[in-house]
Amino acid sequence: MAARAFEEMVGREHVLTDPDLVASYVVDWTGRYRGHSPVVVRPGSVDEVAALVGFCAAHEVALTLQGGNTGLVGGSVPLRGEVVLSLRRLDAIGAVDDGSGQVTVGSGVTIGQLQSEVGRSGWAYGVDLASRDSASIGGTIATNAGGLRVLCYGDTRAQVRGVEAVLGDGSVIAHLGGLLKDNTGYDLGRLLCGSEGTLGVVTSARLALVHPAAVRAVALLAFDTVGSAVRASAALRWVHAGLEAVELFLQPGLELVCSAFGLSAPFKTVFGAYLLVEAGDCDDPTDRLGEVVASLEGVGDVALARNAPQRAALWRYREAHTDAIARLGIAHKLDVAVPLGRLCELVERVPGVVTAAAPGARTWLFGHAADGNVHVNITGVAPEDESVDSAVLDLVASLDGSISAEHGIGVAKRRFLELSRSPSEIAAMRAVKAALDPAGILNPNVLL
Ligand code: 2HG
Ligand code: ZN
Repeated sequence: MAARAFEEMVGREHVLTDPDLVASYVVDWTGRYRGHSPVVVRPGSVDEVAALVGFCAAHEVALTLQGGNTGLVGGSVPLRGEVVLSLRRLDAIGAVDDGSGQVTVGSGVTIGQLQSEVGRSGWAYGVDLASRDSASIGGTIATNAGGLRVLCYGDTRAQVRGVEAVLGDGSVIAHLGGLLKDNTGYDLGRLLCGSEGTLGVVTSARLALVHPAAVRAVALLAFDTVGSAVRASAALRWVHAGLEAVELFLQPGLELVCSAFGLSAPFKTVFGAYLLVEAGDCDDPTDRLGEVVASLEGVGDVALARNAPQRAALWRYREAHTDAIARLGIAHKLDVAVPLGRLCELVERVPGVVTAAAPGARTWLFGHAADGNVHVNITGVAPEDESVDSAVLDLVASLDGSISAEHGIGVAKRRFLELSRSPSEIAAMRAVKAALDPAGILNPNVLL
């Protein structure tokens, strides 16, 4: 019985078989994906992970890898009774190397824990997300998470200087030296970024840190039309140095957030679209941001934060979208990207496409405007009905977009992968998978 063998490897208290304890590990954050599992194993070191994976490869026991379980595409759910491999106990944070601006962290550390730990010595981690207090470093590497500051610092792959990971046969690859130049063949660490747990189990990572801006300015800009908001988001990129975020949301989402959390509306008038803009600098960038905003076309009103509580209040209108939508029931979450020149067309056409596929559905659109990335959330459709997903993703493909900008493919978009990847690319991915996970035990329901 595998559970007995696991107990010998990681200790009895770290092997969960009680259904009440297992329950929270078999359903995803959205509630759209629910599976089942006989056992959750919680190793505490890379050696324990290696022993576990080696055992599972030898006995053909499939594993579902799980970090903070905050993914939105069902990638960490044991849909076919897989053993859950929880990495949350790998939570060590090394000392910051001030010379290189790097740190080595265990994959179970949350983004929030890392931010507060490195913040003590004046550093920050470039990836930030609304789910920062649950999302883990390992999970965000596996999904190559983007988040709120991709515009400024890039995605997770851009922060990774090396990883330690256990491959599908139980062997360990470790490249955590953090050399600033290191051209010695395949970059295995970055290959694991976005591999969604299908190639290896990330146990630690060497991450680049950033110097956070000394002073920040946040403004909420209101526009009559999506078109003017999108044009302004493109213009902002080029006219404002130090821009960290340009986030889009629309009037229905703002109203939903305000009513869900009892917030007052930011403006007296109702507008069509909003941009939340944040800039950082060594001197107060508020006046400069105000000047730049004044030069933009189509701005109907502006709320400029003057202090930290006001900044947080403006951010809340954007960050609370996910929680507000979750209160309406299980949403279909389609995280897509298109070329910036087609963003307006996407935002304008999606609601019609959704209504045509599912007449009773509601569409909620928000996202990272400067990255061409929109989160299409759809409520009022049965979780298992994929017709609306199919209609929206077809539209995205027709606009030369990607069916996953930052959340990954998971199980939710697996059958749509060929909309974004060619047969040769998928064949190459399968070849890599077969080489690194020959028994096919790592996240078998995900991606391919
Ligand atoms: C965000 O940008 C996250 O807030 C979640 O990526 C998006 O809930 C979503 O669809
Ligand atoms: Zn996002």
